[in-house]
Amino acid sequence: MFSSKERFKENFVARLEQREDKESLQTVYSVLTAMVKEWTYDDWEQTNQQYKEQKRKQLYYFSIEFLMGRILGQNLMNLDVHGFVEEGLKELGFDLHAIEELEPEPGLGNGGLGRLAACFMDSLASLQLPGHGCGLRYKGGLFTQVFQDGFQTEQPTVWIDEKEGWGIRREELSLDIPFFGSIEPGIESNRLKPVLKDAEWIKAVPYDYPIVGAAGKTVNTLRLWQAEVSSRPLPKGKPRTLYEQETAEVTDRLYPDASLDAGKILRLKQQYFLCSASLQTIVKNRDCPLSDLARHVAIQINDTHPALAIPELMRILMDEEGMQWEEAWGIVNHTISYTNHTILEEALEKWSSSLLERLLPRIYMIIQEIDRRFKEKTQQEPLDEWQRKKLAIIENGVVHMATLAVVGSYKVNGVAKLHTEILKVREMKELNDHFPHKFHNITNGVAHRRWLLKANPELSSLITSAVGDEWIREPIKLHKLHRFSKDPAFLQDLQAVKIAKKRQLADYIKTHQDIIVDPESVFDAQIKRIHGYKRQLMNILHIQMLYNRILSDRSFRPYPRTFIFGGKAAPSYRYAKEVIKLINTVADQVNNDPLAKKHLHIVFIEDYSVSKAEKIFPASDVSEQISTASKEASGTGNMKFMMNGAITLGTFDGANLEIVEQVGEDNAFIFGLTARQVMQFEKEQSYYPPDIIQHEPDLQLVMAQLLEGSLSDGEGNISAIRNQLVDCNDPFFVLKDIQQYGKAHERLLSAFENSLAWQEMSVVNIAQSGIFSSDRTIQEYSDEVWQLGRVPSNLL
Ligand code: GL2
Repeated sequence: MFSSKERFKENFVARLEQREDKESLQTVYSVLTAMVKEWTYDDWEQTNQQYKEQKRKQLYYFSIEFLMGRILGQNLMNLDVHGFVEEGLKELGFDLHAIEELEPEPGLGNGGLGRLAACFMDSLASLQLPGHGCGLRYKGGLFTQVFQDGFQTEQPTVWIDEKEGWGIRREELSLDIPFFGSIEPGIESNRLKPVLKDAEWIKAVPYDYPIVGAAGKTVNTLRLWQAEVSSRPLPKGKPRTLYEQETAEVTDRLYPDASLDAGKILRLKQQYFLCSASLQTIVKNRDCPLSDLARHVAIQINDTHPALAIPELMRILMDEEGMQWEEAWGIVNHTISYTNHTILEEALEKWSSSLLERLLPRIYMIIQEIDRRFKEKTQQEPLDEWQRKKLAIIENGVVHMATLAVVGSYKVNGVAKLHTEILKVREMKELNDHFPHKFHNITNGVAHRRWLLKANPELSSLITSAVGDEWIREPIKLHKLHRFSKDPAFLQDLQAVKIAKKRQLADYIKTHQDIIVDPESVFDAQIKRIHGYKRQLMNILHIQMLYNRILSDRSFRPYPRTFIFGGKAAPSYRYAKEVIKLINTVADQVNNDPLAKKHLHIVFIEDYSVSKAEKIFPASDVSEQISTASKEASGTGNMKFMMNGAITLGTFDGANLEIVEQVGEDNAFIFGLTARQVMQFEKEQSYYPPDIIQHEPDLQLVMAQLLEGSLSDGEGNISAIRNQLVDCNDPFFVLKDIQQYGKAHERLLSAFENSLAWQEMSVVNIAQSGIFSSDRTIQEYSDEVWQLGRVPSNLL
């Protein structure tokens, strides 16, 4: 690796000279990527070597999603060479930023859960902890969102670039994974061994990606498995072309539509494929007697998608390694831990027993036995029928994956204090009563190196010039910024940084969406998946109410605001797609109205992604976190905004509560129903929206516009929204909270007009954000769950 700009330039130029198309940015990208890979690979080998020599306990993080974002810039940053590479390239006439934009973005995740996994990878390596990711190498990743006439359409995205990609194919580590077939009793070395007959095998090929920690030295591995055709014979009667097609589908895309059986089978195949390939490899490569596995290996399952790891590890230990049930169970139960990320009913995975049994006959037998033994254990407990149901892994022909995950794990955590509390006292109360020591909270965090240091170099420099650079390694040291919260010069600099970031975003919006926005206006952003409970609907209806008032009330001329939306709807989620169309419809009206556009602008950033998020968080003044209280498990966007100095406008939900705990109610704008109130309404079914609308003329008007024409653009475009608001009694309390939401906006706007006071709030938010670094989160997992210890840095 190079220690100076000059050495880098020499080497870079020498390599570029050997290429044909020297002028093209693509060639520059290719040369630079190759150089970074070389630097990385040396440290990677060394890290693996040292882990082996030191016999360190290894963590494997199993996740169906890893939303990594672009890798080149992050690696340059973590290798500590970003500065001189950028300067060196500039002197040679190249713009590093433009080069970074050429990298195809791996969108191997949907939203928060997948991005969390990526932040964790960064923190593990940066804390020099031996933690690796295990996932799937989807060919497509998440779809590309394209608006047509305001509607979301989906186009396939291909991110894999075999030539320039970061992954290394490890053909020699491939293995075959069986599906279908039937189990027959067999005997091996004098013991019974179930034998799988007539199975269909799929080859799992690992691709390894280096995960570079800060300061370079530790390079961990993200291993993504790709499904390929196996050389084993096909079961009788299976047509080869069908087998090839089905095999390609396994790692073709994230979350195939599971509304039909074929889609369900495919999802289950993905899940088992990931678990089996990863576990077989872990067991085979272990550095200890099998009975000691739990002391040498920790496995974290990211939500229930990899919960089949529990029966699969049992199968490996018993069928392949000859262990008895009790011993195997003891190992599984001390190796695997589980994170729950949601209490939304629709997201709690359930699989039909018959489907599972058909696809994975041996695994199903093991799940049945886990269930039978657990039922036997709880038999003596004085429980009513409902409570017993809540403890059943298999019930009425359905396998409950969350229950399986809890029973098979030694630790179960929620992702924010409120969420964990709801799990313990409501959603998983019976399980928590039975296993009182299993449940605990670990609040999420985000990689401050990506979301502050890399996304916002201007703010990072300002922070460093004020308090030194310790915060980069120890983000809690951002505390030191409090000293500057009343320093007018610092506050002005902070404001200048924000304006600079807003200008950059405004330029991007102009270039890509052809909308001109005013960087002096309040940038108010809601960027996340589109979902009923996240209430983008409340946001857009409120904007429409402001618009109505601007038109009808000559004295109402509010401070200019730019409302920014970003996010994708699941392709089959009709309601969310209607909300997207609605936002675009209101945007068209407002942005083209000569009077309104002096006060309001609306921008829906198309095809929201990690790299676009990196532009929006630093440029935002206001962080919209307005989910129905109790529904958002944590949220992590809220933390990224906070780190970049945006002020939270939110409900008492998820990690918002902990943000307010950090900054105080004076430095956030909180409104609306509490989780307790929401749950009370739900229990009593006592919320009736017409009671509210009746007394609020502005709400009546907006509902009429929505339901009767000017916004609906024809009945077909809002039928799912109508169904929710009218027929289903507004399950996410949009109409109940919207007036309080409007009041919170008013408070916020008057606060913004005092710019020094606003910057002071901003400083408090940045200063208190260190606790939301995923370094803190990972240290908690390591101390409380995985027990990884830390590699002394002199060994590295
Ligand atoms: C989620 C939660 O909805 C979100 O609140 C949380 O921050 C993340 C990470 O813990 O997990 N659960 C989930 O299934 N997705 C999330 O984003 N997709």
